[in-house]
Amino acid sequence: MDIKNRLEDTLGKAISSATNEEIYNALLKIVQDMASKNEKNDSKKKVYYISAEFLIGKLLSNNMINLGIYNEVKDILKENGKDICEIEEVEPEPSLGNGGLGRLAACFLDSMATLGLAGDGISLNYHLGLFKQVFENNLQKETPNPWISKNSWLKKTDVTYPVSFNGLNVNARMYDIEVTGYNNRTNKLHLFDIDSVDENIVSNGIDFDKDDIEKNLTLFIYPDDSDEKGKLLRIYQQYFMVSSGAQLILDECVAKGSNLYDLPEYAVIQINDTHPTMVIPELIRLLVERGIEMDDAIEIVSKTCAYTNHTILAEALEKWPISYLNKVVPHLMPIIEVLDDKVRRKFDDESVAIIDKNDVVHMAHIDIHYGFSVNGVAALHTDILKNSELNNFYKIYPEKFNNKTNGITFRRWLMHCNPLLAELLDETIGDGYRKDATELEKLLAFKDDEKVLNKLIEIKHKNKETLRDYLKKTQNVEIDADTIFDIQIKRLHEYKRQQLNVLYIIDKYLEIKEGKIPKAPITAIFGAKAAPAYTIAKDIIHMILCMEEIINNDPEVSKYLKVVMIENYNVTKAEKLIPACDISEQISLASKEASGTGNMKFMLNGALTLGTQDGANVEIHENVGDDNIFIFGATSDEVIKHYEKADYVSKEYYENNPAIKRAVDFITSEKMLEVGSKENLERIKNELINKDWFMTLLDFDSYKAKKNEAIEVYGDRMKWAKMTLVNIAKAGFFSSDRTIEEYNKDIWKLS
Ligand code: 26Q
Repeated sequence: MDIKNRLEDTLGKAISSATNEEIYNALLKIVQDMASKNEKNDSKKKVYYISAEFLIGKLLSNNMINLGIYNEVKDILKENGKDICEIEEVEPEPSLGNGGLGRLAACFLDSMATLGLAGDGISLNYHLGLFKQVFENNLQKETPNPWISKNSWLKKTDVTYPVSFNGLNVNARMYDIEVTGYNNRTNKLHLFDIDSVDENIVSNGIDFDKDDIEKNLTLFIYPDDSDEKGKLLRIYQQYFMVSSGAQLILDECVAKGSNLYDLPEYAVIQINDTHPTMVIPELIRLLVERGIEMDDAIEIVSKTCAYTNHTILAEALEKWPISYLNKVVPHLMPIIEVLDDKVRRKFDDESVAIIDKNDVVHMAHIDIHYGFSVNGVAALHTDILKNSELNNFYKIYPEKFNNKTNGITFRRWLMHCNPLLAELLDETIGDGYRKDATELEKLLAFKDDEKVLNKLIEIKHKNKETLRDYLKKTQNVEIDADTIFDIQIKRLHEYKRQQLNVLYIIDKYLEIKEGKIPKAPITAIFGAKAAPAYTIAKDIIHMILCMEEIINNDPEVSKYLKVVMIENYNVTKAEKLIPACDISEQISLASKEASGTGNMKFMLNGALTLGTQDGANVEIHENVGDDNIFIFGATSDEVIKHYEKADYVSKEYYENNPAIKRAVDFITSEKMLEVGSKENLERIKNELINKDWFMTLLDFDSYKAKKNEAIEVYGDRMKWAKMTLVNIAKAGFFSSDRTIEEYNKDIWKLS
């Protein structure tokens, strides 16, 4: 039956007389049906990608693209007076993640299925996801973010596993979401949950009883862990995820014929950062329970698990006090002690121990000793791991360390979010790039083709108009598509330095007030959520919102400069923002951003990077060359030296640089205090003057100069268009298909 008949059949009425909800539900059913037909159980070995986050975004359009029915459905809907974009709006976005790490996991699932690899995801079914962000009085407030509805992509299964905590036994139930590949197989994302979870215990924003594990276990991702109860809940969640996951893995392998001694021939477990690290002692425990000697079990597991590191920030490397683990998972402690004991017998080096002198368990150390691969997520990041952060481990296990530069799926981040550009590419270089991203380089032949360059300018302008209309509709802000769209969208963190961007905006505002008009009008757009307990991050949001209020209400300034903070930034909003961007802000303190993946999405969509030599910016720079990127700031070597010598004193920059002083002082000026809160603004100002751990003031001058240069170049429309063309052409390397091919060749080795 063709799609049109199927749709009418499922609807039970004419398409033209159905509501958007009805059409969405019908398409969901049809897509699920088609997707499940591509499920395969054909390969001996499978990758299990286990991750606390899977930021999958909306799935309808993505799945329709992958199944090859998107255009047909779009046309059928149009013929019947329906708009596919409105149908898309019906779908809630699952918020099963926070940022880059979770979105990467989602891109990887897409690429594994697209490359025909057997690779499933394992995570939790968080009912309320990450919080939903709302702005009130220029402050971030958190509310629950429910996404599970009667008609959703989640399929409840009959598969259950018992999970035992200290004195509490629960039954994990598996839910599945199908993961379609582009013209290829369907894999699965397994999300574990317990039936007793109760959303009604949440009140007053996102507060809930942290003791009631049976009701709260899978309510939120990253529940506030600023107190002990919060930390214990995180351990409950992590253990629940890995215990159910480990039982599933063993079951599937045994069903395929494994005798468990040969487990590594059937399964490879990719541990996404340290959140799932307890899968190692848990698997050992389960193997011992099934009659395998402890030493053998340790060896089997060590050949099955591989670890990906996503950060070098010390505070993000997870460590759990033994006393906490004993409260939740006492049965794992004897195993962790054996693992520590073995390490201590072999290596006389306290820094590589698993349990330190203060009785704290270092999760990453378990992964490195008892996994067979350790990878960083960009070349610079892996170098820093090898040469400094994890140098003591690198010296022991040089063969385990490898780099896998991150990537993004071009299905979502080009074909779906920027159909106009995809169409131009089809017309110009053919559609081979859709399967082989390196074919984008063919575009270089059109570098001097004015017709193509003008088309690029036209497409960008259309995308900016679309974003303008969307922001008018959703946030009631008015922006002008004939300004430069300068965008910084990512988690709010001091190392990412949204505050540097704000200082530039303050400086520009004050310059305009003095009559110094920028070379081109600018719209500065931010999107970011701050962790609820991260005070300074919330202060930075406050500062952005205050600037937005001041500038946008000042007719003298808003002709030249506007500020927009996107409320509740998420994948869906990223899909609208990225194609409309001119300047991509990637301004982390060099050495701190492991990779970044937003930087790649912007590049692919023809934005130019304004960035530090950090993370994958370094590789973007290498690919496009000096002339097609705006690089500024201290290098990672310089930054690392500053930390070693402890010789960076922000106050000196504040006192000796008048532009910096003027901008920083403005934070607590009368104007700001008219719209903002004294406590928040004083705290952030103080932080910048007296601490500034991420060296914002150090890079202020070079940032300002480089950004002004970018704004000047923008005036030469042909030059700018040429630069964007080179960026698009060189983006092929950053396809997650390339990344996954490398994971498979070097680590997973699936046939
Ligand atoms: C740790 C301890 C306690 C509570 C929470 C956490 C925690 C939670 C989330 C630590 C880290 C994360 C998330 C990290 C993350 O998103 N990292 C990003 O990963 C991307 C994919 O590799 C990179 O591109 C980014 O550079 C990196 O910041």
